[in-house]
Amino acid sequence: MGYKVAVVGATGNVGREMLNILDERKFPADEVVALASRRSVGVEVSYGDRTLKVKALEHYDFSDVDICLMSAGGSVSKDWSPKIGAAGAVVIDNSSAWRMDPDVPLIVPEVNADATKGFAKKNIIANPNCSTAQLVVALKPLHDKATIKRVVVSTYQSVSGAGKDAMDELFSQTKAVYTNDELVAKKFPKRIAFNVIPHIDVFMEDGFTKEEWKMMAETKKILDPKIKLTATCVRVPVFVGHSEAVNIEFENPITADEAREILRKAPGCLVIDKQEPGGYATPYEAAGEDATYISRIREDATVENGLALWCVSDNLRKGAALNAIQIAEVLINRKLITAKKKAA
Ligand code: 11C
Repeated sequence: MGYKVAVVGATGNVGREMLNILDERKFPADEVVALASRRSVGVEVSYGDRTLKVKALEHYDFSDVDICLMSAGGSVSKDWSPKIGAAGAVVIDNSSAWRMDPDVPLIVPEVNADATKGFAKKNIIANPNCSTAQLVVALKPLHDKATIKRVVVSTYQSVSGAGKDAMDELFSQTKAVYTNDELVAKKFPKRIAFNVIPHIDVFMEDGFTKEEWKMMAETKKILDPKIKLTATCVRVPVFVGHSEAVNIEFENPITADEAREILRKAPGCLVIDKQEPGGYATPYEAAGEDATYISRIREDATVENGLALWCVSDNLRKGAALNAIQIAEVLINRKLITAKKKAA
């Protein structure tokens, strides 16, 4: 018997990707339901070669749902995830609402799949921020080898991280530049077309942005609380795929060749590092793919035991939808859940 899966936020960038990936990976679902807020009721979304009509979250009975993949934003999740969890479905939530809750595991399966078993306290599991997910996939095997002390990361984040309206804004502003029309900026505080914006999410008291704080706090929770991390998060005019320039300081020596070999064998990582023009990954190649691509691995002689690298991944897939579905697969493969008996 297969599982009943609900996708909440099914009309958004990540919700649609969740439906694609459930189909691509032949997820063992007997039934998949697409849910969203009332204004999206009746909208059609694709699930493989099937079309699902979106139903209202507000009126849905979750009592026979096994897994709820939630990508409807923090406030919807704060309100709904506890109710859905109490109804007996395991919620895998893509928002930041539950990530720092000590009773909610924050999971990247390649890194801390064992922590998934703590989900039962609230029946909620959190998916990390997209820029954290790809970073910890790359850091984990290196941490195992040489123990990371400190990370300095600068991100180059695509507009799809900010949702569909943000993608439309990049498209319309780019067009407006060529047609000499007025540039309208609603989603971003400055123009994003042919520009970069050093600001993602809200500003915090210490001058860092919430996105930068999330990278620090989530890396500690997922990988190791002893790791120090500082980030500068930047939005770039790319539709899909987040990139990161990463400098890492280790406790113990590690060479670039050793790091390359370790990362070649590491789950979820794909090393493209030819050290010649074009011999590295860019968001264009990563979009639509599952891997975290790692390039430009080199020793950083400005610190003791230092390495620098470049890392790119599809933020809607490994950064969101794929990671959520991999968590659901961990629940099933480790027999942490069983399919409920459905009413005939
Ligand atoms: C962005 N990383 O690129 C953000 C999107 O906490 O899940 C995801 C925000 C989050 O804008």
